[in-house]
Amino acid sequence: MALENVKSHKTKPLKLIATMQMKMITTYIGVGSNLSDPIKQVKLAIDALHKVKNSQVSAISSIYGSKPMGPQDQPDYINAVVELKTSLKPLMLLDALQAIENKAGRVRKENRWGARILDLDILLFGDQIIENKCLTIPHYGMKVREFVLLPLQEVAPHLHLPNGESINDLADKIAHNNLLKLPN
Ligand code: ROI
Repeated sequence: MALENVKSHKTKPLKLIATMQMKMITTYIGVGSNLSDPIKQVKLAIDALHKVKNSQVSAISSIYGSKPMGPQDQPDYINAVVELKTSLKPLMLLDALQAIENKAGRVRKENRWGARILDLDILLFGDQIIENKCLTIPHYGMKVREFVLLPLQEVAPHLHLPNGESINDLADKIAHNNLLKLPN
């Protein structure tokens, strides 16, 4: 190994070296909560995303407040989007996200559109299109959700979906009326 490489390894944390040596895919994770101090839940979830194995958080959007989409008899939501580079396979990443949701105390109920302590959705997984009984990627609702598109545009303004649509076009088309960027 060349001397300069040895030197540079000395200055980098081990996790960073390990992830640099694997093929990393850029993914985007939607984070949402409307129960049990949602701002705290979203911040704890972002902390937990930093600890996902074989992965590296590379960008975090602002935190946003939003009115519920769907049934209105539930508290307002807190939303954010995280860019995560990972060498995990999609289902392994899904497992890691569900473990974070479960640790936060999420109970899965019949009511899919009801209040939740923590929701972590894989919005995009590189340019892959995935459809199986566990995963639909791109996320089925992302193109019509202001609370997904605007934080996603903030972290990845040059992004294109696998079908070529640009995040800027999608964000321009959506009605802007329901999202409040919270101060840091
Ligand atoms: N509404 C908002 N504003 N934010 C969410 O994260 C969210 N998540 C959901 C449903 C119930 C669709 N509504 C939401 O799952």
